[in-house]
Amino acid sequence: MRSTTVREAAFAVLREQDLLPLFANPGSTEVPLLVDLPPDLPFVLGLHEASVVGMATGWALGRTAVGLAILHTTAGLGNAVGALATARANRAPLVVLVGQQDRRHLAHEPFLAGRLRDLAGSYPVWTTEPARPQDVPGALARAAHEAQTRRGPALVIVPMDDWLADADESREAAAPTRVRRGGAVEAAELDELRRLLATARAPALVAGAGVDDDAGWAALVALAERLRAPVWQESFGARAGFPQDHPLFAGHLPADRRRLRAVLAAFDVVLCVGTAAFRQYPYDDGPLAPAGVKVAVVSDDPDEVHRSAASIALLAPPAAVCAGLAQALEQRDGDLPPRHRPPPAPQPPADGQLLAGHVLTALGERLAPDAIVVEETPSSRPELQARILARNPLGFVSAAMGGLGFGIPAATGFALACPERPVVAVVGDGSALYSIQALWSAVEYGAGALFVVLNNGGYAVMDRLAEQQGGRGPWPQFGHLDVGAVAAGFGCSVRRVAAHAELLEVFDETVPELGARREPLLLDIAVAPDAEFLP
Ligand SMILES: Cc1ncc(C[n+]2csc(CCOP(=O)(O)OP(=O)(O)O)c2C)c(N)n1
Ligand SMILES: [Mg+2]
Repeated sequence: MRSTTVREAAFAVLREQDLLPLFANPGSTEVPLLVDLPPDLPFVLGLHEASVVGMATGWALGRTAVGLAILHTTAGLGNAVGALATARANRAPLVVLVGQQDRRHLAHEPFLAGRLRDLAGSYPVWTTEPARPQDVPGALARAAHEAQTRRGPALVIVPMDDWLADADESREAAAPTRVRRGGAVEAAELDELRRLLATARAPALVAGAGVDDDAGWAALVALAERLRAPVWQESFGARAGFPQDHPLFAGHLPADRRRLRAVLAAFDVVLCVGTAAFRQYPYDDGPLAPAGVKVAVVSDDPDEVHRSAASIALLAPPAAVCAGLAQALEQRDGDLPPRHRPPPAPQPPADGQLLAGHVLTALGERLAPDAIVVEETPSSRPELQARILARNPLGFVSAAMGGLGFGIPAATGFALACPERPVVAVVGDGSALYSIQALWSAVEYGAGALFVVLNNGGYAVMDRLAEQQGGRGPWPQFGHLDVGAVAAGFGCSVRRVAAHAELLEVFDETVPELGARREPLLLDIAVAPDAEFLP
């Protein structure tokens, strides 16, 4: 009787742990795994590894599940490192299967032998090189658990000859079939926070990416309403954590210390939920919070908790903590804080020249509340946050590590994961190019996302930062670049927009139908660069 191969045993793990589809860019070291793939294992080809990992990240976040990416030895893993760092910062659980040369001659360092273990540095949450081929299936199951518990990429490095080796069915896998994770919080653990909030004169809340799910939003809303406290969104976060059309939404915290202190000065207690205290971008002198402001943190991410500048931090699921606090606290009375009003949207352009603000206002007016919006538009990010309000979990998603090349593949992954939800990526013309080949996958696999390219002809944010330093950068404007033609080259439908009336017409036609789209569309929209950048 033919015995089971490691490959077959591994496929059983992929089915059991629902590590499907296989997002991959394969090479010769993965051929033994992939030839004659069983038809119940769907496969998604990405034409570059940043796109493979970006799509798997969008898929994992969209499905609240573990995604699987398959990469080809040094070149493949090396290409993917930035995307893996983003997956870690965005807390996306991924199993990353990295192919390696044949075990039997690795010692001779043959063509394609990889020095793989440390290539992605400390960005993976876990890495293994199974001691025996027979340990590979168990390693995949454990990697799924590690990825989910630690919320990031877990690497399994597999030499190509392992797949056709006989499995060892007499040994147990070193991984349970199911891991259940507890989410409840004891009342006693809430007591210190409860007292802090109960005795606060003017409490404020900060919402972070770590509460961006249905339970987190509901619990934070309940807590905010109980306290009648304003809720700020963390600056430069991966995701929204609170409905931005709620009367208690107070806007986004500024990203530098000076302006942060000015905001926090109005409060005596600030509770950061699902984020560290405090996420910053440009360095500025002085303390984060003014003297006398007590800062507290709740997060289930040990790193966020451990690095926070706070007097008390609770390592626990934020939804359970907020729900518990809302229940334990008495209803505060008094006036509601004044309602947050974003700066006024720009008037329709008299000279015909569109600004990012025109595009984002028109888009925001038409998007359904359940839209998934992926942001990768550096100089227009503040404008996007002012014009497009997150009204549901995943209503705002961005690469938290700051690396470009996430937007197009992530939106493709979201559209595959959540085909009924409208998915829009708003992407700068420069940003679009880092992982533009994900458009090919979006076409090939029917991902119906809308890609809105704010084509301002260059790296506007870099130009603004250079001006703030009193000079000019050596990088030119894009001039002869044609992003629309590049997208069309991947088979993606493209429409070019330059005038306001045309913009409204295209949005009226496409945005209401987004939930039903099954093919991508890229809008190449000519805009003038914004004159200011103050994140
Ligand atoms: C992988 C990567 N390389 C370089 C950068 C640095 N960077 C940040 S913003 C930016 C320019 C983005 O240009 P574009 O998308 O056109 O946005 P705009 O500034 O014009 O709004 C660059 C190069 C980065 N963040 N990530
Ligand atoms: Mg640009």
